[in-house]
Amino acid sequence: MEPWVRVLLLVAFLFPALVECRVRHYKFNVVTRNTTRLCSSKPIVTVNGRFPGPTLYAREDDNVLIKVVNHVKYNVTIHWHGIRQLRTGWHDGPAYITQCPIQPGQTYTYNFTITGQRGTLLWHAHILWLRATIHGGIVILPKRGVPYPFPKPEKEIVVILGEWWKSDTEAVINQAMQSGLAPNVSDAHTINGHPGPLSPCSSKQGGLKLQVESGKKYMLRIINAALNEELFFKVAGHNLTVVEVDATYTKPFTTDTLLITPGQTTNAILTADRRAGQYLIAASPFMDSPITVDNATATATVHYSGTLSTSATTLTKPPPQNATSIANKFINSLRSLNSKKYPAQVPLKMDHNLLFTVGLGVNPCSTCVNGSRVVAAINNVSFVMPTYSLLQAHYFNKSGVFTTDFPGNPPISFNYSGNPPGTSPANMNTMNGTRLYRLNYNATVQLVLQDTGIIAPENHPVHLHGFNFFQVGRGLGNFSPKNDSKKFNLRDPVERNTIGVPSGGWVAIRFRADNPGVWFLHCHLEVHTTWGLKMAFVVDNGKGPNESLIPPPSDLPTC
Ligand SMILES: *[C@@H]1O[C@H](CO)[C@@H](O)[C@H](O)[C@H]1NC(C)=O
Ligand SMILES: *[C@@H]1O[C@H](CO)[C@@H](O)[C@H](O)[C@H]1NC(C)=O
Ligand SMILES: *[C@@H]1O[C@H](CO)[C@@H](O)[C@H](O)[C@H]1NC(C)=O
Ligand SMILES: *[C@@H]1O[C@H](CO)[C@@H](O)[C@H](O)[C@H]1NC(C)=O
Ligand SMILES: *[C@@H]1O[C@H](CO)[C@@H](O)[C@H](O)[C@H]1NC(C)=O
Ligand SMILES: *[C@@H]1O[C@H](CO)[C@@H](O)[C@H](O)[C@H]1NC(C)=O
Ligand SMILES: *[C@@H]1O[C@H](CO)[C@@H](O)[C@H](O)[C@H]1NC(C)=O
Ligand SMILES: *[C@@H]1O[C@H](CO)[C@@H](O)[C@H](O)[C@H]1NC(C)=O
Ligand SMILES: *[C@@H]1O[C@H](CO)[C@@H](O)[C@H](O)[C@H]1NC(C)=O
Ligand SMILES: *[C@@H]1O[C@H](CO)[C@@H](O)[C@H](O)[C@H]1NC(C)=O
Ligand SMILES: *[C@@H]1O[C@H](CO)[C@@H](O)[C@H](O)[C@H]1NC(C)=O
Ligand SMILES: *[C@@H]1O[C@H](CO)[C@@H](O)[C@H](O)[C@H]1NC(C)=O
Ligand SMILES: [Cu+2]
Repeated sequence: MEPWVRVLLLVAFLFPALVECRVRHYKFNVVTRNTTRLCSSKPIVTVNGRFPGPTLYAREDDNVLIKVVNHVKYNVTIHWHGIRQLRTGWHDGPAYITQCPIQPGQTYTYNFTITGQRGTLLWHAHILWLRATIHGGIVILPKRGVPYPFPKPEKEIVVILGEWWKSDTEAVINQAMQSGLAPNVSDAHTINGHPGPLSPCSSKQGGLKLQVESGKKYMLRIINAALNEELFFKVAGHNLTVVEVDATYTKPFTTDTLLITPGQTTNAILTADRRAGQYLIAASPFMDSPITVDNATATATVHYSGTLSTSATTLTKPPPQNATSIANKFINSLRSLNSKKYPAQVPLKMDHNLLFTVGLGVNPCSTCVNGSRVVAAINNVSFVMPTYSLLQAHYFNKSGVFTTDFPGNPPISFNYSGNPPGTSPANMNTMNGTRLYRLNYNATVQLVLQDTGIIAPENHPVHLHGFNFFQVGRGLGNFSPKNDSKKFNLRDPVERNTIGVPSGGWVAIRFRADNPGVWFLHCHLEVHTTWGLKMAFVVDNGKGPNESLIPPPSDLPTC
């Protein structure tokens, strides 16, 4: 035995925590299974036969290996939403952006290390509408021996909010793409896979029953895995203390209602400060524009130990669907923790000042119902998915797959927010393109996302891959560089990976391009992504291997 091996073994024996095996192995078998929800039965595509799928557990600094085997008829990829993927873009997952799909019968092992992050994230399919049933939680614990910056809860519970269609979700989006109209909204919302006790089909279904003891604290790791809907979340008779969003700590604040958009996560502490009883948990949609949503409320229960089985459940009234003020109150309460240990490193000097309009459009379509189809765009470009992966094209210098002329500003300036009504452009057509925006390694970017009133103003939860960003400002109407930037919060703005662009308003974010690769930016309402509300940044390598993309793994799928 080599002497150093002997020393290592001795250290391992004396201090197991120091050399704890930090590689976590998972196997994801993508399989079809039949399931019954809402009194109807249909086959769904799942990971390991589970809905929602398995939770990934890891610690900060762990290396995570997930072997994905595709046993279904669809092409599949999995995205580890919010994981920074420093220099490991090959393992990010969006189909045709960072990889070709894992085809039926194929296998791919995702391999990434979690650096500088702790909290709750989610994983989900990133191709077609498979995300509807292929999703699950990611729990990143702090390094061993490092406490939370808040009292340790008695127990932690992963709470996954979802959306359920009675029909096959691929049939739903295919029908919409043929007609050119909006897809059918879902038939129910779910909490951990179930519509809950108030649903007529709940008896056989079970659902989340959170067992608590009076006087103790519980941490809910809440994930919005819905396809198309922002959700309010409430617990009857209880306030919630928010401590973390998108795997970054926040200044704790107490609220009776949370707002979580698709792709966002929130850790909230529930203090069991009642003596006994059952209390309803409710997840209901937020939509403050004239757009149809699924108005069903998903429910679950908090159950105190010692509660009589005959005791009635305390109910809660969900906020009205159009409760903009409740949504704003929640969003405006969010701040980075910005402590000595967890400072908010907000970029102050900007290399790029970008303004991206996000919204809808209408293009001609001779085979569609109205002779036109609804589309969506960023800076008037409806993104066209390539048939080859952008990251591979970038790394191997393959030309003809994308261009790097994505406009940094709207090609035409107009009254973006369309308020007063009638002031949006009459010509609602968009351009097509697979256009990327190029950044040097370590460049600083300020990006203002401006909603448009074309067709209708609407909230857009925009997600950036490969980075966290700071939300430095937010407002209604058209962004004014002169007036609005004066009011930016550069001290303790919330840090996240998915941000809601307010209906008829704007949000300003800042990030540092310290991760080489090709990084997708898109609306996390799946319907808008499908319609083209997406683009990508290409970040060049910096100096030396520590600032460069690692070479592709040998099992990277091809196309
Ligand atoms: C699902 O149910 C259908 C008919 O209801 C059946 O033909 C099929 O074999 C089932 N599939 C699985 C995976 O159990
Ligand atoms: C995972 O990727 C790292 C490089 O980021 C590499 O060193 C390691 O060997 C890979 N692990 C496996 C099992 O392929
Ligand atoms: C969408 O809804 C319409 C109207 O209810 C219905 O006719 C159609 O079958 C639905 N489409 C799918 C794919 O379920
Ligand atoms: C929740 O907090 C608010 C404001 O602090 C307070 O007025 C209310 O009584 C609290 N509700 C419960 C159920 O503790
Ligand atoms: C939900 O929408 C349906 C159809 O638009 C409507 O019939 C129903 O009353 C609504 N339910 C609630 C609780 O608003
Ligand atoms: C919200 O919708 C209700 C009816 O559904 C309406 O009465 C109310 O005026 C709306 N509130 C706002 C702020 O738009
Ligand atoms: C498009 O078609 C739908 C359904 O036929 C109809 O309700 C809608 O008014 C039409 N929209 C336009 C802009 O023609
Ligand atoms: C734009 O791209 C879509 C496919 O994404 C295609 O169906 C459409 O014909 C294209 N339109 C133009 C004007 O090229
Ligand atoms: C791609 O081009 C860059 C710059 O010209 C070069 O450094 C790199 O080696 C090329 N990569 C491949 C895989 O050919
Ligand atoms: C978007 O592009 C289309 C096609 O070039 C053009 O007709 C339209 O005026 C543009 N609209 C805006 C708002 O830039
Ligand atoms: C990135 O730029 C900042 C200044 O904006 C500088 O302090 C830092 O050293 C740079 N980092 C790298 C890795 O180049
Ligand atoms: C799967 O992806 C490959 C590579 O892009 C493509 O050629 C094939 O048509 C896709 N298969 C299906 C079933 O979509
Ligand atoms: Cu959107």
